[in-house]
Amino acid sequence: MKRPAAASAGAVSKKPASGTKTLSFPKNFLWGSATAAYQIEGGAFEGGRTACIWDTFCAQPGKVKNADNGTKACDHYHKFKEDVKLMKSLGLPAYRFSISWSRLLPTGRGDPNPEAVKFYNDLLDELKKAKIKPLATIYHWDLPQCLEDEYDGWLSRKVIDDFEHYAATCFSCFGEKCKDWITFNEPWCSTVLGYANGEMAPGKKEKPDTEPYLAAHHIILSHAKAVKRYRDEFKEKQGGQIGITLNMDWRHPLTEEENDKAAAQRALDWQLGWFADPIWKGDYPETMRKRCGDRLPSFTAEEKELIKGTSEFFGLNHYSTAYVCAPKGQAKTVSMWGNVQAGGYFDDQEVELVDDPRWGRSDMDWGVVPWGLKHMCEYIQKEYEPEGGILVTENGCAVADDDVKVAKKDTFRVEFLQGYIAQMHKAIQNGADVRAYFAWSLMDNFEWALGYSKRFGIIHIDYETQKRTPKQSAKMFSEVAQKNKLTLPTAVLNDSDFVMIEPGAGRATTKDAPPGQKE
Ligand code: GBH
Repeated sequence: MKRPAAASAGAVSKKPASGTKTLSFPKNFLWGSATAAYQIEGGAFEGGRTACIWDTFCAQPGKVKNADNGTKACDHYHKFKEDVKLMKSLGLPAYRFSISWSRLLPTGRGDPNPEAVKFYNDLLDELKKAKIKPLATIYHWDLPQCLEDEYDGWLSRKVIDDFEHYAATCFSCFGEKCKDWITFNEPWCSTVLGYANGEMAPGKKEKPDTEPYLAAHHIILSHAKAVKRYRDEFKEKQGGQIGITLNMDWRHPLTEEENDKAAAQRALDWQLGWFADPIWKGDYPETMRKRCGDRLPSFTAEEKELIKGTSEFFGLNHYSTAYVCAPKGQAKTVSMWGNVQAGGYFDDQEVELVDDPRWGRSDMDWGVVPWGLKHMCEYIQKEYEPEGGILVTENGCAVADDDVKVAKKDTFRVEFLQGYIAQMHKAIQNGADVRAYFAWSLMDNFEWALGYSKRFGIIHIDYETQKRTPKQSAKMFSEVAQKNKLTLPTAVLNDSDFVMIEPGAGRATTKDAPPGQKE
């Protein structure tokens, strides 16, 4: 088998380095932490909130690990004041959270629920008192169940008007206090995990050749309509900005051969370009249009005009990296859980993903590859030249730190964040206009199909007592945010070009696939 060139993105350090290095960030660089409504709020059936597709999904046997759900989560619905206080004590200048659609509009549409308006206004007031800048995500995967029941949610064109109304309700209720809007978080996850492999709500996988493309099409149009509405009615008087957040793990060609390079480009097209090309360039990538034919819906000339130029910054969520090679024979996409995923969307890309077995791995079993973030930012800069710059709206890792004693010394996460931030710094030095970095997540929370079994927080949550305890990573990140500088061990900086695990310690696949994704 072809082997990845370990040093492809930088030199591998041989001798252990001593001392520290300090990296300074541009003036006004924004630091913060991020969360999402379903993952932290709880209060799922309080204050007039109705069910969202995740409540329904969690209630289906075998979908979520340990049959966990977000009914209580971190009880942030009741503890938000304490949580803002914690952010303030850590000196985190910004906070990215999401609004629950079925809390604000319990019937999916119509007039806003006064209790929800009060909850988010109270949160925004607390943030203001603490001098923390809010960024709100309008949709982080929690479609009201009533809209799923009524017309199959994202599969129907009807969702476009309902989303536009929901977004406009957010702008009118909260737009005086919140100036930064993210329409969608990671539409790739909602569409591929929701409609191709069924790992996420609504859990469909029967038509992977058409449904992910259809759902994505409606999400892109919903995004564009919401942005138009913001610009027509709110932007000028509220003085804010609006954009989208896309998730992309870096895809590096396994070799310098042309067919591997083309495969890596296809992997980027099918995940990032699928959403970014319509929004920045006016249409789906040509590779996708050619390959999918009629299965990929097309935009009318008028729609292309509506969509192009509708993101004022590039929100990027980034976690990991894989090498890509051109598949020999039948395309095989191996999922992040080690399953071969075949059919529809997965076959269309014709890519084979390869991990370097020497990479360090997080508790999600995702490769720790800090240099991937550098490549990712440079690629986005070159390809899309986003006017308002790149905002890294999520980056972080899972660590098995259930035990609060372990959490207080989460060295793995400390070094993960240091390595990724250092590589983001390199990208900035190379000309990428990166303007913000948000750690995922402010606190341990409901990790979707893996329930509470995975912890991403810089603050530890004891789910029995709801006690919050800042981890070592919170303290390290707090210092970075306050000084606008990262001081890190030279060894960690050198390793960020290639983090290697102990020989023989590599795992082929994780044992922790969500119940629905086990082969
Ligand atoms: C984000 O999605 C979500 O926005 C957030 O809600 C969630 O809690 C957080 O991340 C942590 O999961 O198999 O090594 O190639 C993450 C999107 C897409 C990132 C798949 C990792 C696979 C890594 N993920 N990707 S790998």
